[in-house]
Amino acid sequence: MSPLHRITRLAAIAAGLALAAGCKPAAEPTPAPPGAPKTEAAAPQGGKAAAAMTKDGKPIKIGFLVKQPEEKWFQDEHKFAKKCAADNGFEVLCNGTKDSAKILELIDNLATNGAQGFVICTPDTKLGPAIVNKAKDLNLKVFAVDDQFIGPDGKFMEDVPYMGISAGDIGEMVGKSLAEEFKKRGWKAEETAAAGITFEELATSKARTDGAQKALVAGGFPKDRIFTKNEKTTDIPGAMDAMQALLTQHPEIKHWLVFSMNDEGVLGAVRALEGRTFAPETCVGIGIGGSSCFPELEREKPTSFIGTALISPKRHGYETTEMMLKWIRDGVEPAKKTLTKAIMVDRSNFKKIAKEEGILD
Ligand code: FCA
Repeated sequence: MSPLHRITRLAAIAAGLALAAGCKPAAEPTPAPPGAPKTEAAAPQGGKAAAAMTKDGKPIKIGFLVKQPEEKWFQDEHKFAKKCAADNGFEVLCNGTKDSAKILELIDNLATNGAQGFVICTPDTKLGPAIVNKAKDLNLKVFAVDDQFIGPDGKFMEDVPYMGISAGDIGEMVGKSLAEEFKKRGWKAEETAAAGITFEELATSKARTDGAQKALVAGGFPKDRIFTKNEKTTDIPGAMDAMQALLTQHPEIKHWLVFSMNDEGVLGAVRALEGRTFAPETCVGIGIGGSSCFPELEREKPTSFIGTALISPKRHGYETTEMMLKWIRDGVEPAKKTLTKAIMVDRSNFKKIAKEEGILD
């Protein structure tokens, strides 16, 4: 491919993906087709703060790349990164892709567009070494969010600053709540099973679903009645398929308790259960997230999805970007590891708590 052709292709990819994510494109914006979502200007254009500059007088620009720009959690991370940019007078370049090759191209684009660093939730944690090498080559600082990089030795790359959730503990909160629901409902153990929609190849996911199983057993639920199924994609269709498979394998089960790595995992499973006539009286699921399940918890008629372990896209979007700003502007290195907590919420209190946490306006 000729260099010119390659540049044009990359710019097209960048602009398209940025529009999909509802963010300011990293490259020169192409004219939006009629009906396309409006792109939001980031600071310094959008904010009141004075422009933040590097020591050598360049305007600060920070990338924020995510693996699933269509997922609400990541859209909220972008929203809070933009808030941080507006408050502090720098520009944030939001983008994302599931594709491992494209994520590396997006990093190139950040450098071309004058960024000094980026926050990233990588589509594949094993890309960690490639991302770090690329960042070094391009003289960009890198901060991992949500999914921690894995090195060639299979171990976490602890040298790269990281903010993630306390995955094991949060999984345990979900398992404990499900064990309580099981007792409260008086379901017979021999007619009940727990469905774990897992994604074992991602460490933060495995820790969450392992934690849920541990707490279910500690809460008195029989270990041999926990069935897990790995989802192929971490979204609602992926979870629906996994739950369908469990339902086919276990047609005898009358009551289900559902857990997964995130809200999408539980929502997909609940939709599959509803398809087989299960209802709030016969199954119950609790998610992890918050961002994606608010519409579900707002429904007039309650569903089997009864609550979530609310985590903070504000902390993961705003604070990571702020730490990157301080690193670039002031030379203050971020903490190597920040683990955030969750709060259990249900239909009755999710709005109030999300507001208190600054997640909802
Ligand atoms: C992972 C998941 C997201 C979210 C985040 C904190 O990246 O894929 O859904 O739970 O961790």
